[in-house]
Amino acid sequence: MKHFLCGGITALAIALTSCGNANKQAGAAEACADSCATPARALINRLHAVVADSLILFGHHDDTAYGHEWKYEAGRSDVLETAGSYPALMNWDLGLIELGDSVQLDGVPFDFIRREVAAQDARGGINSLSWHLRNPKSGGDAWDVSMEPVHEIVVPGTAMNDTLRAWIGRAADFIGSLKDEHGRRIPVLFRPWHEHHGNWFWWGRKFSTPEEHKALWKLTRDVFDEHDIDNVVWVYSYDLADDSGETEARYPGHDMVDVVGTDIYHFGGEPATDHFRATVHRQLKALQDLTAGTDKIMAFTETGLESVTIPTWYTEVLLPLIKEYPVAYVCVWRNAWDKPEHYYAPYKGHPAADDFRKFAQDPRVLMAGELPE
Ligand code: BMA
Repeated sequence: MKHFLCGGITALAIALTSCGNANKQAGAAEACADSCATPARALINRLHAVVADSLILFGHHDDTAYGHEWKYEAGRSDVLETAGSYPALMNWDLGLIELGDSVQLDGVPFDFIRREVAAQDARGGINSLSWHLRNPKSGGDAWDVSMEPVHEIVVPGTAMNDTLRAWIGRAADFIGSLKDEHGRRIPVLFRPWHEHHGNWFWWGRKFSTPEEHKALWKLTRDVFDEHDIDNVVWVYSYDLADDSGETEARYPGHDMVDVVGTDIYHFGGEPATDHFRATVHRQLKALQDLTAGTDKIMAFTETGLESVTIPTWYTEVLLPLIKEYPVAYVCVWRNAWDKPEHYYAPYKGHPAADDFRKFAQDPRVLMAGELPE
């Protein structure tokens, strides 16, 4: 038990006697009565409370679906088996929802995701969604950059625009169907059009102008509104901060997003550690500039060192970096069951497992069950 007694509104009585910031918590509870009008707003408030207390949620992609060399074993999680708790945040990917498929691009059934989102919500955790959607023009996957659909997508009346509207509508309906045991919609973070400064997805920067990129966001928001979706907290994430001006030029605008984040992986192992550190500093500083004076929440939306080849990576590389910035959460990518080297959280018995447990026990890192309500 670390912080949640101080941060949780339900634990307010205890907080009043034990926390220096009790008045702030009482204020937050009153404010919530006015502003928790939608599920999304309630989640935004929770994230603000996390940042205000200088805490950071730990997240993992596909956490309970599968892990290193196992899949679909009820309740199982590599993070639970190493850190002792489920991650505070679980990310799920909607790739293939656009085609109406029942199973997403890495083989996870959407019904399973729906159940796991509810289970994570019930244990006090948070869910986020990414979307590796297919290329509507070529028919290929998200990485197929052989054709450039965005130019047409943003023009109303084109076949591409119609297709994308239908695809976004399917994503919206799925998100709207995420409900708790009382039938209430569960708020989720949704992060479409991620890593758009790179050129590996068909929505990357080579394949659209900044204006077209912003129009893609507007289209997405419009379709969600048309479907009456009120449980989405909108997350913008990019993967490059340089002097090109692209970050500002492609930013969809403060009215379009609630959270701004960045994706940065530690490629190249130990020799590349300084490079990783420098990149994280550069991009998180750029995020701070972008959000200065606004109510936007910052996040480290994707990161990781594949196979965690540095046994102290979590406490000596990642933790000192994220402690320097007001990020609400940090999320590492998946532990694939069928690719032995493709994992980002240590599994039981892994050389980095003890260090990962220390990371999870750090007073500033939150796991499921430790979050402010
Ligand atoms: C990538 C890899 C792929 C996966 C894709 C979408 O980073 O993990 O194996 O298919 O994400 O989840």
